[in-house]
Amino acid sequence: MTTYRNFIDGAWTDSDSGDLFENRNPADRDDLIGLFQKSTRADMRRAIDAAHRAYPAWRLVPAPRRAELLFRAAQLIAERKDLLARDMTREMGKVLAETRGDVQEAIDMTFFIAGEGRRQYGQTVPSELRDKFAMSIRQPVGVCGVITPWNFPMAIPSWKIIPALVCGNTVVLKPAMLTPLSAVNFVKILEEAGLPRGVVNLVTGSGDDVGAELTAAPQVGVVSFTGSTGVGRSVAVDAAPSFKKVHLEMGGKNVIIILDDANLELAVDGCLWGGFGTTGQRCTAASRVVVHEKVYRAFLEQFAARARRLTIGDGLDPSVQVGPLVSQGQLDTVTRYVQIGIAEGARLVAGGHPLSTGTHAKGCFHEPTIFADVAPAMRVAQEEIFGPVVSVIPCASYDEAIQIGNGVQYGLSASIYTQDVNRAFSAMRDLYTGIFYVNAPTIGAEVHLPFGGTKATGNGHREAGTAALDVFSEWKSVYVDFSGRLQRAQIDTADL
Ligand code: UN1
Repeated sequence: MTTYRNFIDGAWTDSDSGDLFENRNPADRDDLIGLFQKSTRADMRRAIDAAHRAYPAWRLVPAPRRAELLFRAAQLIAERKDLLARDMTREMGKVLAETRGDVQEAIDMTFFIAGEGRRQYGQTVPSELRDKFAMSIRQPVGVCGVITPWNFPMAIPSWKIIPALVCGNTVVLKPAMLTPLSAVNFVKILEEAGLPRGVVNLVTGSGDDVGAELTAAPQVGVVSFTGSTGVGRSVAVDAAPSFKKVHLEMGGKNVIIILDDANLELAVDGCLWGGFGTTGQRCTAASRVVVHEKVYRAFLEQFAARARRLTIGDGLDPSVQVGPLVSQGQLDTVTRYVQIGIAEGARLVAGGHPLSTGTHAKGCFHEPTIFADVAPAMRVAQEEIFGPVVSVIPCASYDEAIQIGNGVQYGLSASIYTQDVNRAFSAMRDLYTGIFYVNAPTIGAEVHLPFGGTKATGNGHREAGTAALDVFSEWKSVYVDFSGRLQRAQIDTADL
């Protein structure tokens, strides 16, 4: 059995605690993947110290040179894509096509952001005074604390670590305990690409201990977190006393709106992929579908029939379309919400049960589940379930659809199916989310545009795209006076 270690100051090391935790395959709980360090706060402090010590030298490496190492890392990830995807399916459960997509997202992000090593554009503007130069430049922040979830075990670490590094910061990564192998794989590649020691550090363990230590540490300049809204709130609270920058990417309750002129077959395809892709465990998952009453019955029949036909099983089997939930805990949450939906009076039209016999006996499987005739205020239509449960809500008009769409605490992604360009553009304007799709489901954001959401989904920042650089750098405005005399801005304006 392999024991995996923390990566601190360029060395793979055991935790002080001597304690380990298991990483098991959610499709087969008998399959033990490896043992990982259950780290202590002291381990985390050592990692932060190492990142702090590495920062002054890394900061001064020219950004295009930093980027060369990142390009090399992207190449290495690409060469190992299949192995990395297999490891990921085994520890997280999603099907191989999707874990390949996850690794591809890390490759794309790493290439894209490495390109920023030669850009990181600032502004040069004319000064209001003679013989004076004015410009803005990006500066790194220092040590970045990166706390990542289990649903995109390589893509999301790349979204945070790669922009942090290209800007000249050093990093401490605390990955989710359910998917530490993909984090180890990613950090090994960064090591192999030639990052100097201490520039990237990895500490595995619980959020309550090592995560909290990272969030509160005064030496850490930025914390970037993806996970639940509840934990995000405590990250913000723990970070507040030291005024560090906090980037939060949290829950979603994303909506697909289907108008009466929609191409229904296309909409059904979109709802199946958006609702049940990744077993519904995406923050962008389409967990609500709002359908115009004129096409409601026709849509529902097709959607339920197709959902019932999905193949559920081990994601390593190429014929499987929907993998397991990531853990027993997540399966319990889904089971609980199905009961809540039934008790609220939602009508179960597909699925509704965990699967625990035959090939499903050893894993955390649940049927793709659809509730129909859901009222917008029901808990299954308001709360993030993070599983294969979709609530279908009828509506009578475009206006009502928008109102329902916006009527949740989250604002990550939304989508509309219509052939009417006017209504598509109106919805683009009226849905208050960070991401919006026309005639495509709510999942599938590309790496070169900003990613994030409004309201309880985020705290005003975006990752991905060049917006990511704003999280991991601070602007500095620079004025160079070459007049040789004192010039007073806003005062010495008399001479032209
Ligand atoms: C997430 O679920 O946390 O847009 C990220 C998407 C993917 C990323 C999802 N590219 O669905």
